[in-house]
Amino acid sequence: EDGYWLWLRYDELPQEMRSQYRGQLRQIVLETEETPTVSVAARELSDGLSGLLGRNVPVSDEGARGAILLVTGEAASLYDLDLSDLGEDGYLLRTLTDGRRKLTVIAANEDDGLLYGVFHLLRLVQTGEDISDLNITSVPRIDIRVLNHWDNLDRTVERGYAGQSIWDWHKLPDYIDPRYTDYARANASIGINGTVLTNVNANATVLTPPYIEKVAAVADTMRPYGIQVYLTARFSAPIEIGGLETADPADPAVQAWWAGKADEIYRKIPDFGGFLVKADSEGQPGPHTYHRTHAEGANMLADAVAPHGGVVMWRAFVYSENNPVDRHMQAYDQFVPLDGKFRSNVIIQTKNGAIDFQPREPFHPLFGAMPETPLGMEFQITKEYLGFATHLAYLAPMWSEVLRADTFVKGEGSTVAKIIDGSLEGHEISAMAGVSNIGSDRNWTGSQFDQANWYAFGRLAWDPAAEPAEIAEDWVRMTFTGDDGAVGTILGMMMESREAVVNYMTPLGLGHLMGTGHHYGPAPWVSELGRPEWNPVYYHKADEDGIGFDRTKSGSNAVAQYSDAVAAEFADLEAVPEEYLLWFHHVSWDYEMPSGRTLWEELVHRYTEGVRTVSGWRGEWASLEGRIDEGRYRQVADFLRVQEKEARWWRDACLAYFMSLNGLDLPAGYAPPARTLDEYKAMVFPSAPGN
Ligand code: BDP
Repeated sequence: EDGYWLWLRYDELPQEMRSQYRGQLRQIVLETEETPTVSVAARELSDGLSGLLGRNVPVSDEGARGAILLVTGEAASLYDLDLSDLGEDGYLLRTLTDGRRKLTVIAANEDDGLLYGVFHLLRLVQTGEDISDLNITSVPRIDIRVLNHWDNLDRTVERGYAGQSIWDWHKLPDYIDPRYTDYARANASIGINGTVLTNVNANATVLTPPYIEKVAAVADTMRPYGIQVYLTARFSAPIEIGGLETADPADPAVQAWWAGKADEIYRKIPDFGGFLVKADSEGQPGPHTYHRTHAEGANMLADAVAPHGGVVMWRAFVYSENNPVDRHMQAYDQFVPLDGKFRSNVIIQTKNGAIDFQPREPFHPLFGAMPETPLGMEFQITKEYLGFATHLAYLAPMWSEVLRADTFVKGEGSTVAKIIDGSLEGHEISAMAGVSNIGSDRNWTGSQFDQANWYAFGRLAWDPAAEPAEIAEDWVRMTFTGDDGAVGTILGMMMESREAVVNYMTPLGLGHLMGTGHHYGPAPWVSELGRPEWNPVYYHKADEDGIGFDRTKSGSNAVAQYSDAVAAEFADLEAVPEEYLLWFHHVSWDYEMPSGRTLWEELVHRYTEGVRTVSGWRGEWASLEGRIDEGRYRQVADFLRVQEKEARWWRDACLAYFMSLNGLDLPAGYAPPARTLDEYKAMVFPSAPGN
């Protein structure tokens, strides 16, 4: 047992769980044309149920008692099913009684919807739910639910902690690794319908003919699972691989080159999704070189893919040296003036927060500030800033916090989720992207628990209102065990985990204190890097008197980028939620917190709490020995030991550093840092991924 089978392990259920399904779920009957997608759906259902129920559940021609009907299109009217609100990907699960026969129906307009319905039914059985009277309708809120692989063509993965890239470019297109099929199954099981194969820090080579062949082979494997393939487009590709002298989007030759490139790709991959672009950001080329705007750049690519139905996901992750006062404000400053200037097939892909995937950030002020433009959400599944693969940090609560945040741009209830799904402003397209944590490790994600983040991303992209705890519980039951006591223990750890990481790394609204380059471990003292906003000291601004980034009127006034109601709350020292305190305010060390502690005492308390929580998990996990398989039990136990050690290191190094500035002692009862500040500063990590 090594985690390879993710949440799709169809092991036989215990007898008491199985018995309730005895009369139902006997055979699968297709009332639909047998397309490649219907075949994989039927096979998955048959394999899954046969495994779970410990008896053969075949695909058969006849709908006898206990049949599961897969129904699309016209056949639905035979059963009085109304599919009109299901769109392309939605589905119904119904129990029907036909005389004495009980039938389970999965119905959808399109084959992809059927496949999603199959996985839902399997999940119900995997988690032991009652299916005797089903009446479920499920329709995704977001159209494009896509993974972003930051995978390079040499198989290294930017911010990857799970081995090499799964895309084996050298052997493609001739050899199709069976893993690609398991990857597609796993994604389809959680509703993911797109994958960007390559890094946002892009390499134009992937757009050359041999690579287009390779991409087409991957696309062929993904297609039956309803997954479209996308690529990152390097803006300077017309120069690098096209022989042109410029990549100026206003140049007709450049436009023609991209249009021709799109035609070439679509000839090989008729359902190609489109391009993801990082431009004029961290050294990536873009339209600014030619004094053109992001809109001019994006529109050129949008025009190239539009005749084929493709989209352009243009990233808002930009910051330049020109506004050293507050990096937080730059994307808004650059993009808001362009609202209304983008083609209808452009989505502005925006990270959840304005800085960079920190353990906690307030929602990005762009959400709600570009009403005429569809904004897509970009979450980071890979844990670049939350402890890499070894730390347990279940991220759904963090994502959900942002999706539920209220922008107030159209009054109360203008949540980020409603902006993303297009409902607040009436957009036709919507997207949510997750920066993938998948690699060639046997367990796919570098740790057992990081599988849950992949899983939860898909579920939240389908339904941004889904409850993180319910998603986690499904995942635990499918992945580890159906034993209620064990489920409770694991779920408890998961639900505490993100807050624990915030506490031991960046409590009370701190951010970006991580080590230079690799982002491994604490380095709040770093101050000498080339650009001001690369240094942790730029973010915490701690000195003798206090700590925190003043983003109110007396500081950068970034709060003004939010709607009035939100700005007023964030700007008010008394009203700002504690978790964003130091994000928006520079506060004196002796400021009295709601707890009655001073800010300094509160900070020490939070750092200490973070470590304490992790230590507690080690005991809880130990109580599961023998109740889950040995292989996964051991790995998690070892990783928790690493996490405890590193949580301590984070706490001690940060406190040692802050004490060196404020000259304060630790409050009574709190252990001193294990080492001196100089010792922490002297630590180097040549083997940390990302070096
Ligand atoms: C940062 C990563 C960097 C990425 C960049 C991005 O450190 O590796 O290239 O984001 O999103 O978080 O483009």
